[in-house]
Amino acid sequence: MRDNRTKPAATKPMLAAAVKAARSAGELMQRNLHAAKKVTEAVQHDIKLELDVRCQKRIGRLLLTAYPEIALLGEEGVDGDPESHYRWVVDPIDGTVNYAYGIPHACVSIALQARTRPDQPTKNAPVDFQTLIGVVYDPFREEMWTAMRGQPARLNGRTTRVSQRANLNEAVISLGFAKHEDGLRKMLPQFQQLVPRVRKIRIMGSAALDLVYVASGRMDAYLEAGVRLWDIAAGGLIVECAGGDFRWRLVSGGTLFQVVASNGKLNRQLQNFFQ
Ligand code: LIP
Repeated sequence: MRDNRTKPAATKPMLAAAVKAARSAGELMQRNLHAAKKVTEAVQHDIKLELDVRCQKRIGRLLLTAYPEIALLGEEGVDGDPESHYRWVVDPIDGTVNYAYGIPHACVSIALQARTRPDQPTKNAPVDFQTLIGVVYDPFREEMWTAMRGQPARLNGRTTRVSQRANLNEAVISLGFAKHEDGLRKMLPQFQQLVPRVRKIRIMGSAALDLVYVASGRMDAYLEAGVRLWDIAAGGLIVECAGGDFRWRLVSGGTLFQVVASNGKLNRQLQNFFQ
């Protein structure tokens, strides 16, 4: 067993492994977009599919074969050593409800994180990890966003940057209406406050794509009040590496996140929404 505590920071082979795994899961998504889908759980504001599990298994098989010492924390379960220095954070299908309904706006999100306190391997709070690699893949548009901490974000290999729009009245802002009642209650007032002040509001149903759309200047900000780590870890790093601002804090007992991500020029005007 390699002692990954002596390993360097994230490497290009690690990024390549995440890209390969994202493409593999994306191929499964693409192939089954119009197929009948087996629903494993359906609640008022969310659906889970058997394909979520199949996609995560495919991702896990590739990543754990390449890096057996790195644990995997995914929406569909955990694999590997929970005290490992690194961990993959995986949402096999982000935008599951869109995908379940045949709406081709969903993606694969894979992040690599490293412990910020290697001497305390049993601590697993979000602050105990830093995201080093982010990969978000939209198989329907064949768009692959990638980022390694400290380097420019890329879209299909080309550098991508946030927008320069600095006025809220010209901004396109995406809001996420999560599955939890608490998050819904928080987002409705934000919707009402923002809609008269911005160019347009968009509610697209995929946090990871909302984040990478901010990174590529297609949107100017994204706000949500109840998402999971695997929804945002990869996209948050990609926003930061694209020159944007990614703010998050734990809410609802420490398992959900409130997020405000922007191009960095709207922070002052959006500050009141991060509370
Ligand atoms: C989704 C997020 C979205 C949120 C949904 C859901 P999933 O993730 O991407 O932003 O509003 O409630 O959490 O469940 O499709 O992976």
